[in-house]
Amino acid sequence: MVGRYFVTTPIYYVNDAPHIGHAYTTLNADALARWHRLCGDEVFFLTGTDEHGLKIQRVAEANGITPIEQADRTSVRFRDAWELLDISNDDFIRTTEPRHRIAVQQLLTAAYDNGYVEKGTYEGDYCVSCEAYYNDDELIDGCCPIHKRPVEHMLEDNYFFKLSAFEDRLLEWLESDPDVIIPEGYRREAIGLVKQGLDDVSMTRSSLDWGVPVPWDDGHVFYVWYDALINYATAVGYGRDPERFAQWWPHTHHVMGKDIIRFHCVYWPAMLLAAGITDLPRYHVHGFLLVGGEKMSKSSLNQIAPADLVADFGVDGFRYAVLRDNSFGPDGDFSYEGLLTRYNSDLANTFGNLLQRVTTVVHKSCGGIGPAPDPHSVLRVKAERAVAESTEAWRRVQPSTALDATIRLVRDTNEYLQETEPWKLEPGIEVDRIMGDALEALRITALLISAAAPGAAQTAWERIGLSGRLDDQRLPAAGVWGGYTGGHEVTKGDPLFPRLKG
Ligand code: ME8
Repeated sequence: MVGRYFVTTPIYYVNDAPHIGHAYTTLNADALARWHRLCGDEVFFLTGTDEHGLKIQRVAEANGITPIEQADRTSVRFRDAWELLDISNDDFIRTTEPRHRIAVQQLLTAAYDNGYVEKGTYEGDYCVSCEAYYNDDELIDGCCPIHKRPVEHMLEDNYFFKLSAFEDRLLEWLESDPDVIIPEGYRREAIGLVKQGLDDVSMTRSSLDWGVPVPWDDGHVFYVWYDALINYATAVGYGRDPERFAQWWPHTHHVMGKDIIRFHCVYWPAMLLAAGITDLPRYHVHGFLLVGGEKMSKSSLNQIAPADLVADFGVDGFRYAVLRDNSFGPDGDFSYEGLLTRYNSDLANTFGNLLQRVTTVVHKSCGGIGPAPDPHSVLRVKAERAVAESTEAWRRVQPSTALDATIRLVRDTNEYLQETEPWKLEPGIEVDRIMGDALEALRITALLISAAAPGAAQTAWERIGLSGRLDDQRLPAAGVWGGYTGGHEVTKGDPLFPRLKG
């Protein structure tokens, strides 16, 4: 069904450079945005950076610069990384922008006016790396369970958000529809968090000034998570353009890692409800990429820059291998060897190889002009199955499964050529029919793989003689067998994905 699709990534902290974990989330969101555009949806794809809070202030101090200098320097590194990875975001938000301050102040003032904010004193243990408070029973030897670093004891006057008032409404929402959070295990996790009982939470800081000022009390800034979550609303016009907000907000899909479920799936919907916004987002949650069993993060040694891998695999090779090799949901082992094997088997030896074979035979036996496919080809059923299976997998936010179905069509086509051996045939009807079928399978493959490997898909599109931008095609119509009408000039070229040695 054609509609609107607002897809987001978390906004990343600007304390350090982008790494593979950030790239994984952003690539999944980008692939979803591209797939939905291909299906004719009107898409708005948002990413950005989270720039306030104690963590950023401390890193800036350590670097001998101001927090805004720290934010400026690092935010641009995220922008550059996403440009390098061919990320098609429509907006890049920074929480230090004036548009965001307006939205934060307005949304939280609405919560205040609705009676969901009250003053109190907060005493608790705080992990600066998480920017989160922990209860005693969550700590491991006095340290944060995620960063394994000592927490800091905090005592200050704060405003509290009455999270406890939302237990019933949150449960009702979480249980209303199995698709509000997918995969299902993460929805159960959120339900579990709410069922444990919700305490009211501190939402402002008076000991810090690097944040959005609380409009009703000069001495306070909002605690960074209350500021950060609102970025999603800011970007679609909250506080500035109510009509635009109303158009996009009901179609919000948050793509994110499992580490931020509590903030996104419990606090954030409660904040929205407190401000009188009753449309709540949908969530697509993935696990951690693990290197040597440890979560790969900026605080660990396993820091890998996306650019290093792009240098070896190319943008499309990297994008495809990461998406295909790490199924969305569970934790996954991330290794160079895994990427390399995937790249060679699916791209160099399968997709790239088919394109090379087909363009070569078309030049040898069809005068370089691609013939039309047979409407009754045995490949037709396989192509229809690939379209149906990958469409369903993208709908369930399973890029890896969708790409598996896509590459299966390429394998089937390679087998078809292996069986029919067109390179041994004299030019004529038989060879034309086989090559028309293979070209049509390639056309459909290019469409299906384009969300993951947009550049390579466009190149394949052009090599088989199709004009215009593949991006202008629309499924399902473009995926119907017979779209390759024949008579197109096919070009030979360098291998799309050169084989790589380990
Ligand atoms: O949490 N595997 O920002 P952040 C997979 N600013 N994904 C990973 C990962 C890994 N090893 N490491 C990080 C914040 N990620 C807040 C978000 S949103 C309103 C505020 C991804 O820079 C994953 O998506 O720590 C995770 O949720 C996010 O990066 C955390 O990025």
